[in-house]
Amino acid sequence: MSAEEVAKKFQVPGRLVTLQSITTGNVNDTYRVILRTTFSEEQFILQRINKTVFTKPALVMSNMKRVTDHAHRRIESEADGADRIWQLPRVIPAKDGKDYVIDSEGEYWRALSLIASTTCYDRVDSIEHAIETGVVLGHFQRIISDFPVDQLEDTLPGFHITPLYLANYDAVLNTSAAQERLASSDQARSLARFVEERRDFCSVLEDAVARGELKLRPIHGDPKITNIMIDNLSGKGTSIVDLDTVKPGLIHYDFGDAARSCCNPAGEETTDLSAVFIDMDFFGGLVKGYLRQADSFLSEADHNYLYDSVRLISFELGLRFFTDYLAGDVYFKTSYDGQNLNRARVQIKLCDSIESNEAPMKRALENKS
Ligand code: GN1
Ligand code: MG
Repeated sequence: MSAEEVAKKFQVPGRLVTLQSITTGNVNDTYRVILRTTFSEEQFILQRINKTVFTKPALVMSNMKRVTDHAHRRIESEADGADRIWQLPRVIPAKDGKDYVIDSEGEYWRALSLIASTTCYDRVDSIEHAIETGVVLGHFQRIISDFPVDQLEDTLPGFHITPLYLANYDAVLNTSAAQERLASSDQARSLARFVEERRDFCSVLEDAVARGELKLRPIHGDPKITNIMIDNLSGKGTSIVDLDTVKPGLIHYDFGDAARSCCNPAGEETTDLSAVFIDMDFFGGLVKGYLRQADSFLSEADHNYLYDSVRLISFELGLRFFTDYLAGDVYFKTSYDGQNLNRARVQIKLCDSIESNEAPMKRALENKS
């Protein structure tokens, strides 16, 4: 069924004017929908959920609905004392009252309110932007930190469990197609060496969970820079979007993901590897903004693993992109041949730079820089 037909099935007033495709996501298909009534314009976000990735879309939607209802209540209750007007997308019900529409081909679609007059960027270009990114992530984690984690479904088992990505990499590596790709590329072989040297490191966070040092909490799951909305009028971060990975996890997955995304000034799609590094000014800004919100709920053990999380999540994403390249681009959307190899090289270069900056990063995390 076409996106236009599905767009009409949600509870939004007006007649359809147009749909604009938003191409920043690597997994779902996203559109901005514009409708008009005689006297007003309405806009919302329409998404087709990728069923290969999210095999239980209805559970994704129930997590999203529960957490956003909770977060909206928290935002309202704190609104009078807040230094900005916080926003968070609302799940817009379908005309039949459900939180999603299943079309004639069995595809799942959802509608979300648009965070108006804000912009998301695919890279950070100032310390202020890095600070705002930290504030937005810390704020979101804080307002959902009291949501009971056992009321959330694990919609993506294995998500951010690095040892499982390593096991999947090993399985893919065993295929003849992967061996051919490896044999024909120096770049791929160099990535494979980098991975080999870090096998033991892959379990750093999961080992801490097993020892009882870290515990599962509600997390965002995907707080990359393109999901942080900056208010066009005030320049402040006012919302986080893309809530389909909200589920039980470690807050470290979020912190690491925000850091690897925010502190690489070249952005994750660059083809200029020489421009990829961990920018310590941006990292200092991110930490400052994050701790302003997160200090109230972080334990000492949480603090102890923040550096590792940045190193790990950049490594993990590099491994995920690399595995997908070797497997023939079956998970992440691509627009040119070799894109997943390039994306992997960016993350691995970043991980290398993070390892070289361990001492200053740890100082920044202790607020001593
Ligand atoms: C995917 O779909 P998108 O762009 O929000 C991926 C994240 C990666 C990200 C890298 C469910 O996110 O884990 O960090 O690409 N989401 C899923 O750009 O795998
Ligand atoms: Mg996402």
